[in-house]
Amino acid sequence: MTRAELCAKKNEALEAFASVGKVEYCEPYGNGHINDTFLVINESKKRYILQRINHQIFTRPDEIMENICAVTEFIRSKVAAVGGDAERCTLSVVKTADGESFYKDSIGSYWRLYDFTERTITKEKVTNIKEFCDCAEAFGNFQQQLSEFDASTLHEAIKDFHNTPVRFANLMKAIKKDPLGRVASVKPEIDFVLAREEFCKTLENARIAGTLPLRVTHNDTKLNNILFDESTDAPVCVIDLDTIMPGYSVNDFGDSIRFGANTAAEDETDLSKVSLDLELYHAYADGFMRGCGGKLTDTEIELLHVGAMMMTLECGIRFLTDYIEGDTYFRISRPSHNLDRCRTQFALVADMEAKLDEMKIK
Ligand code: ADP
Ligand code: GN1
Ligand code: MG
Repeated sequence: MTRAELCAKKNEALEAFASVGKVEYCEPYGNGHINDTFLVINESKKRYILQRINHQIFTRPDEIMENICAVTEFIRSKVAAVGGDAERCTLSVVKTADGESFYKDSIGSYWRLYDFTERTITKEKVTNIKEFCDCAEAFGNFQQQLSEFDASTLHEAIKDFHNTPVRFANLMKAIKKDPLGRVASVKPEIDFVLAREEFCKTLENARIAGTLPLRVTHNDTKLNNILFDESTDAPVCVIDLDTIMPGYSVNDFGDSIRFGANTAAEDETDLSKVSLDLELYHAYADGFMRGCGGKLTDTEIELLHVGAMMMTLECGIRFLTDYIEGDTYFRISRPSHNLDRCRTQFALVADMEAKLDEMKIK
Protein backbone atom coordinates (compact mmCIF):
# COMPACT_ATOMS: atom_id res chain seq x y z
CA MET A 1 0.00 0.00 0.00
CA THR A 2 1.36 3.46 -0.88
CA ARG A 3 1.59 6.23 1.71
CA ALA A 4 -1.30 8.10 0.07
CA GLU A 5 -3.50 4.98 0.16
CA LEU A 6 -2.60 4.34 3.78
CA CYS A 7 -3.48 7.93 4.58
CA ALA A 8 -6.88 7.69 2.88
CA LYS A 9 -7.67 4.44 4.65
CA LYS A 10 -6.70 5.73 8.07
CA ASN A 11 -9.19 8.54 7.60
CA GLU A 12 -11.89 6.04 6.67
CA ALA A 13 -10.99 4.00 9.76
CA LEU A 14 -11.11 7.02 12.04
CA GLU A 15 -14.65 7.77 10.90
CA ALA A 16 -15.69 4.30 12.07
CA PHE A 17 -14.47 5.11 15.58
CA ALA A 18 -17.16 7.76 15.89
CA SER A 19 -16.47 8.61 19.54
CA VAL A 20 -13.18 10.24 18.49
CA GLY A 21 -15.02 13.08 16.77
CA LYS A 22 -13.09 15.61 14.71
CA VAL A 23 -9.44 14.64 14.21
CA GLU A 24 -6.81 17.38 14.33
CA TYR A 25 -3.67 15.27 14.00
CA CYS A 26 -2.84 11.77 12.79
CA GLU A 27 0.79 10.89 12.07
CA PRO A 28 3.01 7.77 12.16
CA TYR A 29 4.31 6.91 15.62
CA GLY A 30 6.77 4.51 17.32
CA ASN A 31 9.33 2.05 15.99
CA GLY A 32 7.44 -1.23 15.56
CA HIS A 33 8.52 -3.71 12.89
CA ILE A 34 5.08 -5.15 12.12
CA ASN A 35 1.98 -2.96 12.46
CA ASP A 36 1.43 0.63 11.25
CA THR A 37 1.01 2.86 14.27
CA PHE A 38 -0.37 6.44 14.33
CA LEU A 39 -0.79 9.01 17.04
CA VAL A 40 -4.22 10.62 16.78
CA ILE A 41 -5.35 13.83 18.49
CA ASN A 42 -8.92 15.05 18.34
CA GLU A 43 -10.20 18.59 18.70
CA SER A 44 -10.58 18.19 22.47
CA LYS A 45 -6.86 17.27 22.55
CA LYS A 46 -7.63 13.70 23.58
CA ARG A 47 -4.97 11.35 22.23
CA TYR A 48 -5.29 7.84 20.78
CA ILE A 49 -3.11 5.17 19.22
CA LEU A 50 -4.48 3.98 15.87
CA GLN A 51 -3.01 0.80 14.40
CA ARG A 52 -3.41 -0.99 11.13
CA ILE A 53 -2.95 -4.63 12.06
CA ASN A 54 -0.60 -6.42 9.69
CA HIS A 55 -2.96 -9.14 8.54
CA GLN A 56 -0.37 -10.82 6.33
CA ILE A 57 1.21 -11.78 9.64
CA PHE A 58 -1.80 -11.83 11.97
CA THR A 59 -4.10 -13.67 9.62
CA ARG A 60 -7.05 -13.56 12.05
CA PRO A 61 -7.20 -9.98 13.40
CA ASP A 62 -10.65 -10.75 14.84
CA GLU A 63 -9.11 -13.48 17.01
CA ILE A 64 -6.23 -11.21 18.03
CA MET A 65 -8.72 -8.58 19.18
CA GLU A 66 -10.73 -11.22 21.07
CA ASN A 67 -7.53 -12.21 22.90
CA ILE A 68 -6.65 -8.59 23.65
CA CYS A 69 -10.13 -7.67 24.91
CA ALA A 70 -10.27 -10.74 27.16
CA VAL A 71 -6.79 -10.24 28.60
CA THR A 72 -7.08 -6.49 29.17
CA GLU A 73 -10.49 -6.87 30.85
CA PHE A 74 -9.05 -9.59 33.08
CA ILE A 75 -6.05 -7.48 34.11
CA ARG A 76 -8.22 -4.42 34.67
CA SER A 77 -10.57 -6.30 37.00
CA LYS A 78 -7.61 -7.80 38.93
CA VAL A 79 -6.05 -4.38 39.42
CA ALA A 80 -9.37 -2.74 40.32
CA ALA A 81 -9.99 -5.45 42.92
CA VAL A 82 -6.88 -4.40 44.84
CA GLY A 83 -7.55 -0.67 44.42
CA GLY A 84 -4.85 -0.10 41.76
CA ASP A 85 -4.86 2.30 38.79
CA ALA A 86 -7.38 0.40 36.64
CA GLU A 87 -7.32 3.09 33.96
CA ARG A 88 -3.61 2.96 33.18
CA CYS A 89 -2.71 -0.64 34.12
CA THR A 90 -3.37 -2.07 30.66
CA LEU A 91 -4.43 -1.09 27.14
CA SER A 92 -7.91 0.28 26.68
CA VAL A 93 -9.62 -0.73 23.44
CA VAL A 94 -11.88 1.92 21.87
CA LYS A 95 -14.94 0.41 20.17
CA THR A 96 -16.31 1.41 16.76
CA ALA A 97 -19.76 2.97 16.41
CA ASP A 98 -20.99 -0.59 15.80
CA GLY A 99 -19.53 -1.77 19.09
CA GLU A 100 -16.72 -3.75 17.44
CA SER A 101 -13.13 -3.88 18.69
CA PHE A 102 -11.73 -3.33 15.18
CA TYR A 103 -12.75 -1.87 11.83
CA LYS A 104 -12.30 -3.62 8.49
CA ASP A 105 -11.88 -1.00 5.77
CA SER A 106 -13.06 -1.11 2.16
CA ILE A 107 -9.87 -2.82 0.96
CA GLY A 108 -9.82 -5.39 3.75
CA SER A 109 -7.27 -3.82 6.12
CA TYR A 110 -7.97 -4.10 9.84
CA TRP A 111 -7.73 -1.12 12.19
CA ARG A 112 -7.94 -0.78 15.96
CA LEU A 113 -7.84 2.14 18.32
CA TYR A 114 -6.51 2.42 21.88
CA ASP A 115 -6.75 5.29 24.32
CA PHE A 116 -3.31 6.89 24.50
CA THR A 117 -1.92 6.16 27.96
CA GLU A 118 -1.07 9.68 29.05
CA ARG A 119 2.05 10.81 30.90
CA THR A 120 4.00 7.80 29.72
CA ILE A 121 7.10 7.27 27.63
CA THR A 122 8.67 4.29 25.85
CA LYS A 123 12.37 3.52 25.75
CA GLU A 124 14.38 1.95 22.97
CA LYS A 125 17.55 1.41 24.99
CA VAL A 126 18.27 0.59 28.61
CA THR A 127 20.02 3.50 30.32
CA ASN A 128 20.38 2.16 33.85
CA ILE A 129 20.10 -1.06 35.80
CA LYS A 130 17.09 -0.06 37.88
CA GLU A 131 15.06 0.68 34.78
CA PHE A 132 15.81 -2.77 33.37
CA CYS A 133 14.99 -4.43 36.69
CA ASP A 134 11.67 -2.53 36.75
CA CYS A 135 10.95 -3.72 33.22
CA ALA A 136 11.64 -7.30 34.36
CA GLU A 137 9.29 -6.95 37.27
CA ALA A 138 6.59 -5.57 34.98
CA PHE A 139 6.81 -8.50 32.55
CA GLY A 140 7.01 -10.97 35.46
CA ASN A 141 4.03 -9.31 37.09
CA PHE A 142 2.12 -9.44 33.80
CA GLN A 143 2.58 -13.19 33.82
CA GLN A 144 1.54 -13.38 37.45
CA GLN A 145 -1.58 -11.25 36.80
CA LEU A 146 -2.61 -13.74 34.13
CA SER A 147 -1.72 -16.88 36.06
CA GLU A 148 -5.42 -17.59 36.73
CA PHE A 149 -6.48 -16.79 33.17
CA ASP A 150 -7.54 -19.93 31.30
CA ALA A 151 -4.87 -20.14 28.58
CA SER A 152 -6.93 -22.65 26.60
CA THR A 153 -9.46 -19.88 25.79
CA LEU A 154 -6.80 -17.89 23.89
CA HIS A 155 -6.43 -18.12 20.13
CA GLU A 156 -2.96 -19.01 18.83
CA ALA A 157 -2.15 -15.63 17.27
CA ILE A 158 0.67 -16.96 15.12
CA LYS A 159 1.13 -20.69 14.87
CA ASP A 160 4.43 -21.99 16.27
CA PHE A 161 5.52 -18.42 17.00
CA HIS A 162 8.30 -19.39 19.42
CA ASN A 163 8.70 -22.99 18.33
CA THR A 164 12.40 -22.86 17.55
CA PRO A 165 12.64 -26.24 15.73
CA VAL A 166 9.89 -25.01 13.39
CA ARG A 167 11.81 -21.74 12.85
CA PHE A 168 14.88 -23.87 12.06
CA ALA A 169 12.87 -25.92 9.54
CA ASN A 170 11.51 -22.74 7.94
CA LEU A 171 15.06 -21.50 7.44
CA MET A 172 15.97 -24.80 5.75
CA LYS A 173 12.98 -24.38 3.41
CA ALA A 174 14.03 -20.82 2.55
CA ILE A 175 17.60 -21.97 1.84
CA LYS A 176 16.28 -24.64 -0.51
CA LYS A 177 14.13 -22.14 -2.40
CA ASP A 178 16.67 -19.30 -2.38
CA PRO A 179 14.30 -17.00 -4.32
CA LEU A 180 16.77 -14.10 -4.65
CA GLY A 181 20.04 -16.02 -4.84
CA ARG A 182 21.12 -14.63 -1.48
CA VAL A 183 22.06 -17.97 0.09
CA ALA A 184 25.62 -18.01 -1.33
CA SER A 185 26.39 -14.76 0.51
CA VAL A 186 25.23 -15.95 3.95
CA LYS A 187 27.07 -19.24 4.30
CA PRO A 188 28.75 -18.39 7.66
CA GLU A 189 25.38 -17.44 9.14
CA ILE A 190 23.75 -20.67 7.87
CA ASP A 191 26.64 -22.74 9.28
CA PHE A 192 26.18 -20.97 12.63
CA VAL A 193 22.58 -22.18 12.76
CA LEU A 194 23.33 -25.71 11.53
CA ALA A 195 25.87 -26.17 14.33
CA ARG A 196 23.09 -25.44 16.86
CA GLU A 197 20.33 -27.68 15.49
CA GLU A 198 20.24 -29.85 18.64
CA PHE A 199 20.18 -26.82 20.95
CA CYS A 200 17.08 -25.54 19.10
CA LYS A 201 15.14 -28.54 20.45
CA THR A 202 15.97 -28.01 24.15
CA LEU A 203 12.76 -26.30 25.27
CA GLU A 204 10.41 -28.33 23.09
CA ASN A 205 12.00 -31.49 24.49
CA ALA A 206 11.48 -30.24 28.06
CA ARG A 207 7.81 -29.55 27.32
CA ILE A 208 7.34 -32.98 25.77
CA ALA A 209 9.02 -34.52 28.84
CA GLY A 210 6.50 -32.64 30.98
CA THR A 211 9.07 -30.56 32.87
CA LEU A 212 8.32 -27.16 31.30
CA PRO A 213 4.80 -25.77 31.88
CA LEU A 214 2.79 -23.79 29.34
CA ARG A 215 1.73 -20.39 30.68
CA VAL A 216 0.00 -17.31 29.32
CA THR A 217 2.95 -15.43 27.86
CA HIS A 218 3.46 -12.10 26.10
CA ASN A 219 5.94 -13.32 23.48
CA ASP A 220 7.38 -9.94 22.52
CA THR A 221 8.92 -8.71 25.78
CA LYS A 222 11.04 -5.91 24.39
CA LEU A 223 11.76 -2.85 26.49
CA ASN A 224 9.78 -0.69 24.06
CA ASN A 225 6.65 -2.71 24.81
CA ILE A 226 6.43 -1.20 28.29
CA LEU A 227 5.05 2.24 29.02
CA PHE A 228 6.92 4.05 31.82
CA ASP A 229 5.52 6.92 33.87
CA GLU A 230 7.15 10.09 32.52
CA SER A 231 7.66 11.61 35.97
CA THR A 232 8.34 8.67 38.31
CA ASP A 233 9.89 6.39 35.65
CA ALA A 234 7.94 3.45 37.12
CA PRO A 235 6.48 0.92 34.64
CA VAL A 236 2.80 1.68 34.04
CA CYS A 237 1.71 -1.12 31.73
CA VAL A 238 2.71 -3.79 29.27
CA ILE A 239 1.57 -3.10 25.69
CA ASP A 240 1.80 -4.75 22.25
CA LEU A 241 -0.49 -7.61 23.18
CA ASP A 242 -0.90 -9.15 19.71
CA THR A 243 1.21 -12.18 20.49
CA ILE A 244 -0.28 -13.21 23.83
CA MET A 245 -0.51 -16.99 23.67
CA PRO A 246 0.25 -20.04 25.72
CA GLY A 247 4.05 -20.28 25.84
CA TYR A 248 7.13 -20.62 28.03
CA SER A 249 8.03 -18.16 30.78
CA VAL A 250 11.71 -18.63 29.92
CA ASN A 251 11.07 -17.27 26.42
CA ASP A 252 9.43 -14.13 27.81
CA PHE A 253 12.52 -13.76 29.99
CA GLY A 254 14.82 -14.51 27.07
CA ASP A 255 13.39 -12.01 24.60
CA SER A 256 13.92 -9.19 27.08
CA ILE A 257 17.53 -10.21 27.54
CA ARG A 258 18.08 -10.46 23.80
CA PHE A 259 16.90 -6.90 23.29
CA GLY A 260 17.77 -5.16 26.54
CA ALA A 261 20.95 -6.78 27.90
CA ASN A 262 22.77 -6.50 24.58
CA THR A 263 25.40 -3.76 24.84
CA ALA A 264 24.53 -2.82 21.24
CA ALA A 265 21.35 -2.10 19.30
CA GLU A 266 19.44 -4.92 17.61
CA ASP A 267 20.73 -3.81 14.21
CA GLU A 268 24.25 -2.65 15.13
CA THR A 269 26.68 -3.22 12.25
CA ASP A 270 29.85 -2.97 14.34
CA LEU A 271 29.77 -6.44 15.88
CA SER A 272 32.61 -5.61 18.27
CA LYS A 273 30.04 -3.58 20.20
CA VAL A 274 27.78 -6.60 20.72
CA SER A 275 27.95 -8.46 24.02
CA LEU A 276 25.81 -9.67 26.90
CA ASP A 277 25.91 -7.29 29.87
CA LEU A 278 25.96 -9.76 32.75
CA GLU A 279 25.07 -7.15 35.33
CA LEU A 280 21.93 -6.26 33.39
CA TYR A 281 21.23 -9.94 32.85
CA HIS A 282 21.23 -10.76 36.55
CA ALA A 283 19.33 -7.61 37.49
CA TYR A 284 16.65 -8.66 35.00
CA ALA A 285 16.57 -12.24 36.32
CA ASP A 286 16.07 -10.97 39.89
CA GLY A 287 13.30 -8.56 38.84
CA PHE A 288 11.56 -11.14 36.66
CA MET A 289 11.49 -13.78 39.41
CA ARG A 290 10.19 -11.20 41.87
CA GLY A 291 7.51 -10.08 39.40
CA CYS A 292 6.40 -13.69 38.86
CA GLY A 293 5.74 -13.80 42.60
CA GLY A 294 7.56 -17.07 43.28
CA LYS A 295 5.45 -18.90 40.69
CA LEU A 296 8.36 -20.16 38.55
CA THR A 297 9.20 -23.84 39.01
CA ASP A 298 12.77 -25.00 39.70
CA THR A 299 13.05 -26.23 36.10
CA GLU A 300 11.93 -22.86 34.75
CA ILE A 301 14.57 -21.11 36.85
CA GLU A 302 17.20 -23.61 35.71
CA LEU A 303 16.24 -22.94 32.08
CA LEU A 304 16.17 -19.12 32.20
CA HIS A 305 19.60 -18.83 30.59
CA VAL A 306 18.51 -21.30 27.89
CA GLY A 307 15.51 -19.05 27.19
CA ALA A 308 17.86 -16.10 26.69
CA MET A 309 20.04 -18.00 24.23
CA MET A 310 17.03 -19.56 22.52
CA MET A 311 15.24 -16.27 21.89
CA THR A 312 18.43 -14.67 20.57
CA LEU A 313 19.23 -17.57 18.27
CA GLU A 314 15.61 -17.89 17.14
CA CYS A 315 15.31 -14.19 16.39
CA GLY A 316 18.54 -14.37 14.38
CA ILE A 317 17.14 -17.36 12.48
CA ARG A 318 13.96 -15.39 11.74
CA PHE A 319 15.91 -12.35 10.49
CA LEU A 320 18.09 -14.61 8.32
CA THR A 321 15.07 -16.44 6.90
CA ASP A 322 13.44 -13.11 6.06
CA TYR A 323 16.63 -11.86 4.40
CA ILE A 324 16.80 -14.98 2.24
CA GLU A 325 13.10 -14.77 1.40
CA GLY A 326 13.41 -11.14 0.29
CA ASP A 327 12.48 -9.12 3.40
CA THR A 328 8.78 -9.84 3.35
CA TYR A 329 8.16 -10.00 7.11
CA PHE A 330 10.14 -7.47 9.16
CA ARG A 331 10.01 -3.83 8.12
CA ILE A 332 13.47 -2.75 6.91
CA SER A 333 15.04 0.66 6.36
CA ARG A 334 18.14 -0.43 4.41
CA PRO A 335 18.76 -3.33 1.99
CA SER A 336 20.83 -5.49 4.36
CA HIS A 337 18.87 -4.56 7.49
CA ASN A 338 17.66 -8.08 8.24
CA LEU A 339 21.12 -9.54 7.65
CA ASP A 340 22.63 -6.94 9.98
CA ARG A 341 20.03 -7.80 12.61
CA CYS A 342 20.77 -11.51 12.15
CA ARG A 343 24.52 -11.01 12.56
CA THR A 344 23.96 -9.01 15.73
CA GLN A 345 21.84 -11.80 17.20
CA PHE A 346 24.41 -14.46 16.32
CA ALA A 347 27.25 -12.38 17.79
CA LEU A 348 25.21 -12.13 20.97
CA VAL A 349 24.58 -15.90 21.01
CA ALA A 350 28.33 -16.49 20.65
CA ASP A 351 29.03 -14.16 23.56
CA MET A 352 26.37 -15.91 25.66
CA GLU A 353 27.96 -19.27 24.91
CA ALA A 354 31.26 -17.93 26.24
CA LYS A 355 29.48 -16.68 29.38
CA LEU A 356 27.24 -19.70 29.88
CA ASP A 357 28.41 -20.59 33.39
CA GLU A 358 28.00 -17.03 34.60
CA MET A 359 24.48 -16.90 33.14
CA LYS A 360 23.14 -19.84 35.14
CA ILE A 361 20.84 -18.78 37.95
CA LYS A 362 22.05 -20.46 41.14
P1 ADP B 1 4.40 -2.74 17.21
O1 ADP B 1 3.73 -4.08 17.26
O2 ADP B 1 4.50 -2.25 15.82
O3 ADP B 1 5.69 -2.74 17.97
P2 ADP B 1 3.15 -1.32 19.48
O4 ADP B 1 1.78 -1.76 19.86
O5 ADP B 1 4.27 -1.78 20.34
O6 ADP B 1 3.38 -1.71 17.92
O7 ADP B 1 3.14 0.26 19.41
C1 ADP B 1 4.23 1.00 18.88
C2 ADP B 1 4.58 2.14 19.82
O8 ADP B 1 3.43 2.99 20.03
C3 ADP B 1 4.98 1.69 21.24
O9 ADP B 1 6.34 1.35 21.34
C4 ADP B 1 4.61 2.92 22.06
O10 ADP B 1 5.63 3.91 21.95
C5 ADP B 1 3.38 3.48 21.35
N1 ADP B 1 2.12 3.05 21.99
C6 ADP B 1 1.39 1.95 21.71
N2 ADP B 1 0.28 1.89 22.43
C7 ADP B 1 0.28 2.98 23.23
C8 ADP B 1 -0.65 3.53 24.21
N3 ADP B 1 -1.79 2.93 24.51
N4 ADP B 1 -0.31 4.70 24.80
C9 ADP B 1 0.84 5.35 24.51
N5 ADP B 1 1.73 4.89 23.58
C10 ADP B 1 1.47 3.74 22.96
C1 GN1 C 1 8.69 -7.84 16.01
O1 GN1 C 1 6.44 -5.63 16.29
P1 GN1 C 1 7.67 -5.61 17.14
O2 GN1 C 1 8.73 -4.74 16.58
O3 GN1 C 1 7.35 -5.35 18.61
C2 GN1 C 1 8.31 -9.31 16.12
C3 GN1 C 1 9.01 -9.96 17.31
C4 GN1 C 1 10.52 -9.80 17.16
C5 GN1 C 1 10.84 -8.33 17.02
C6 GN1 C 1 12.31 -8.11 16.75
C7 GN1 C 1 4.74 -10.35 15.63
O4 GN1 C 1 8.20 -7.15 17.14
O5 GN1 C 1 8.70 -11.34 17.37
O6 GN1 C 1 11.19 -10.36 18.27
O7 GN1 C 1 10.10 -7.70 15.94
N1 GN1 C 1 6.87 -9.44 16.24
C8 GN1 C 1 6.20 -10.33 15.48
O8 GN1 C 1 12.63 -6.80 17.08
O9 GN1 C 1 6.76 -11.11 14.70
MG1 MG D 1 6.01 -2.98 20.01
